[in-house]
Amino acid sequence: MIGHWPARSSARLPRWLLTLVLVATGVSFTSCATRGRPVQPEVTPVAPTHEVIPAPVSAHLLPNDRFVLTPDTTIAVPAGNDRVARLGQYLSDFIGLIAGPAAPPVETATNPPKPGSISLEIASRPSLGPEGYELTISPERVSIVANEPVGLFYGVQTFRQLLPPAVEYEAARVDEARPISAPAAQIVDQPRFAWRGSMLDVARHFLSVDEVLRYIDLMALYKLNRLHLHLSDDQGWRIEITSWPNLTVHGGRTEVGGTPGGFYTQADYRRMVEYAAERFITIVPEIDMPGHTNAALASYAELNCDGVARPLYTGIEVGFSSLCVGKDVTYRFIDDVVREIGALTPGPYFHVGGDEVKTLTADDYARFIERVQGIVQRHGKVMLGWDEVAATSLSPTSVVQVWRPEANPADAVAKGTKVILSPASRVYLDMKYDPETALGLNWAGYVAVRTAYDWDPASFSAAIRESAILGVEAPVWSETLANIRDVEYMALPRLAAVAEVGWSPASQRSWEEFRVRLGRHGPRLTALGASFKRVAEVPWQP
Ligand code: NGO
Repeated sequence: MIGHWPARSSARLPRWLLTLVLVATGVSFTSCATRGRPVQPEVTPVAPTHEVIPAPVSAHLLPNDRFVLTPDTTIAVPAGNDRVARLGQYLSDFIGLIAGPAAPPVETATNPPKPGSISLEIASRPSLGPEGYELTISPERVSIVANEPVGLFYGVQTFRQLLPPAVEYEAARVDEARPISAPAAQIVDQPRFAWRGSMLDVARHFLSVDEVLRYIDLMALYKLNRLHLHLSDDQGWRIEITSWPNLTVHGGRTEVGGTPGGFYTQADYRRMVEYAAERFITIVPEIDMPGHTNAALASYAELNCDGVARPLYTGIEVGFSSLCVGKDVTYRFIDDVVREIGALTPGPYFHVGGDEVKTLTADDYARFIERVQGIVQRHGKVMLGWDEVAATSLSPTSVVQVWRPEANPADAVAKGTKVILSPASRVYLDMKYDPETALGLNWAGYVAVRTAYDWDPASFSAAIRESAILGVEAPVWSETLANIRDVEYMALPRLAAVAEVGWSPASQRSWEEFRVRLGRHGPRLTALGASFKRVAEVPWQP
């Protein structure tokens, strides 16, 4: 039975599995073969034999024993579980890319399991937690077991990364002469942090729905589970609000540099939410306020203290705009916006920005944030804000997103507020990699791949203990990034590095090992057609 294999007698184990057990327990083969003498088992370090990113908690592989995809491969799912059936179909579609017309059929699981099957099984494994999984690959079959469908999804992503990179490329085909296979393996895995996110700034430069969907697929590859969308800023308002239509009709027209902007209809937004949810990614909408609001101030004169609409803005200065915090209409406006976006968003979060307000007193700012927190909570959502909000009276349920070097949310943390770490000097993916990078900014310094990888959230700040950290998030601000190609070039490979910071236990992480693994992962990014920077720090495989 799956999951019980270590308890079996070794006399009945097939050779590939026996070898796995020996590798897993660190016992070398010579010591086992020795008879009649006192045996000192040698402990052999397990070399990095795979290129899975983020690194699993434990992974033991036997590259010489392989599960081969054939036209007879099937996918087995439990009866009566629609969510897992859809996941089975996702895997079938994925393998179908390479198997041509013969995508593996999704069938109800049998007992005993069918040889040649890839089974997705829900079973109680308390030690795996809500997102963990066990993946067992033998030459006969593949089994993924988890407590929840999300764990199965992560097991599928790991299985995917154990198949050759060519599987990512539509034109590749199963070919009897060069069969597609995965190494025999026993992997047990679960994430370190619950929040593993990235943020797209679709306000400075608009990204089409298809561009966002492509980014969602990249996030899924790395088991990221939160996509924060920065939906409004001085340069553009990107989401249709039916009660305030001019926000998009007028405020959505522009973007940085004066090129045409754009916006998502509510149907577009729903589509992104659904696409993300199929990949177990929660969308976190952000409407930045009270600053970064020029697009709204240009669209509705009454939101300005002087009642005069501002001109549209296409530069990249920050800090000059603010909603009029003393007017009631401002809060009616915010209530409508939170209500409409909240209703479109099944996830529990609403991000109110709150960053870089330079035109208000500290008191006015605090009163504003506290009042908005009440609005967000009345609409049933958890408020998130950039770390400036930590200086106000936050509920313990609200969440602070740390980005500035000088951020000190110690008081809020002491009262129970949780933190997401997005330190600009580590994980702002809009920072240049090095002085030669043409795209990006450098106000927080250069962020090499090693810089993004080689830090530990738990020791990031003495004021923030690990239990207060929800997780990490890598923002991609888009002042200099005009489209998804630019975004990919800045995100890849650093997004992979941040994903591992969020997922893998500190004990499994080492820069020297990661850079080799990342180098081997490069061909997968190439097969995906991704635009990525071949940084010199990484030994890229051709
Ligand atoms: C800051 C600023 C953004 C910029 C970004 C550029 C935050 C939270 N506010 O981060 O408006 O786009 O830097 O790196």
